[in-house]
Parts: sequence; structure tokens; C-alpha cells
Amino acid sequence: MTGFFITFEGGEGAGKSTQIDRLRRRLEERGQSVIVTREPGGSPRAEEIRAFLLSGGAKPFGAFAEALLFYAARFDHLEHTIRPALMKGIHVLCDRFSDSTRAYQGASGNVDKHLIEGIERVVVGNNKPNLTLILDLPVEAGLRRADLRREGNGERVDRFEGEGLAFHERLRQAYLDIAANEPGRCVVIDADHDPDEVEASIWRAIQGRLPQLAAASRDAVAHGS
Ligand code: T5A
Repeated sequence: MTGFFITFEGGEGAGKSTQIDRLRRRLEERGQSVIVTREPGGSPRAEEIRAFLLSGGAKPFGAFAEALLFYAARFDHLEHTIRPALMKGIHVLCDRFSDSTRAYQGASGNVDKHLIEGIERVVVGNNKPNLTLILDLPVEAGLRRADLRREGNGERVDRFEGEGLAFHERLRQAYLDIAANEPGRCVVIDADHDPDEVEASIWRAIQGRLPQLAAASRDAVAHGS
């Protein structure tokens, strides 16, 4: 059996990393094999592209060139991390994937959506996520959380966090549009609640959309594995 591919999406500070870690723990406690990975990055070469993109090094080339670099990183990530794990029956929890390029470079960066869809068909092909959880919250709340996290660990504002409010508002709408256009794959999670409540909403979405995974987890607990 192949693993399930679950992606987490949303604007800045939506709480993706926090919730991915909680879902990983929940699945592992139930005997499931899981890897957590992220984009841009997730394989050694893709992490090199990540450093260049998030430092703003590619910004002068324009949003289309940035989109190409995100896809170059994604190609390597799929090849070396995601596909091998899924083939071994390991579930993949990925912090951002193609919807980020659609939302950040497409809707917010004005790259033609048909161009992005064309590259996505070539690079991602059949490796679409089984489920995409879109963590939604008001832009100001997300940016405040991202600020607090940076203050806590001394990071600097990256290439995209530094964009203006209008960019982030377009981003939020872009994610809601993606969810409306692909309701079979996407679930919007109200992320403007405390982490326990968000975690509960995510688990309900898993039970509703991937009942095999929730049931397999339950069986593993029942059999003490
Ligand atoms: N990008 C990426 C593109 O432009 N195109 C692409 O194709 C791709 C793949 C990646 C950047 O690259 C862009 C998008 C991004 O700008 P990143 O460093 O990987 O950047 O960062 P992000 O993915 O944006 O993730 P963040 O770390 O900003 O946010 P998370 O992971 O969504 O949030 P998290 O869990 O770290 O939480 C942020 C803070 O809020 C607190 C946490 O403790 C933390 O301090 N928090 C909560 N506080 C209150 N209530 C809750 N429910 C909370 N949940 C978490």
C-alpha cells in the first residue's frame, strides 16, 4: 500500500508547522509511519534553492523566474523524498506544495495561472496530494504570529513576509479560491483558534476525507502496535 500525501497550506504564520507536528505525533502514536517535509526544500539540493529564494536572491529575476525555481526545487523534492516515501507506504506531511506557487507567484505575484498550471502538470503529474489542509485566518493575525515567532528565535523577515498587506490579502483569497475550485482535495480549516481546537478540526477533516487512514490508526491502537 502506498502512503498518503497530505499538504498544509496557508499564509504567513497560519500555524502549519505547529499542526504538522501534532498530526505527526497523533499518527505515530497510532502506529503509522510518517515523514514531515517542507517546501521550498525537503531534499539537500532543494534546500540550496530554498536558501537562495528566501534570501531574496531571485527577486530581481521576477515572479516567473521565482516560480521556475520553486518548481526546480519541487522536482528534486518529489524525486528524492516524497515519491520514495510514498512507495514504501510512509505517509508524507508536507509544509507547503504547489498551491503555494499558485497563490504566491500566481495570484499575488501576477504570474499567468495557465503557465503555472502547465509547469505543474509536467513536474507534479500524478503526484497530487490526497488531501490539502488550508489553514485560514485574518492576515493581520497571521503576520502577528509570524512576528512573535521571529522575535522568539531571532530570525529576520524573509522574502515574502516582507510584502505589503495587499499582497497577503490577495494570498488569502487565492487560497480560498483554490479550495472552492478543488473541493475534493482541499479542506479549509479555521486557524484563528487555539492550537488544540485547530488540531481537532484537522483530525475531523482526516476522518472525513481519509477514513482509511483514521481507521488504520484506530486498528493499530486497538491491537497495541
Ligand atoms: N513560497 C513557498 C512561495 O512563495 N512559493 C512556493 O511555491 C512555496 C513552496 C516559505 C516561504 O516561501 C513562500 C511562502 C513563504 O513565504 P517558511 O520559512 O517555510 O517560508 O515559512 P512559512 O511556510 O510561511 O511558515 P511560518 O513558519 O511562517 O508559519 P507556520 O508554519 O504556518 O506557523 P507556525 O506553526 O510556525 O506558527 C507561527 C507562530 O504562531 C504560533 C507558533 O507557536 C509560532 O510562534 N502559533 C499559534 N499562536 C496562536 N494560536 C495558534 N493556533 C497558533 N499556532 C501556531
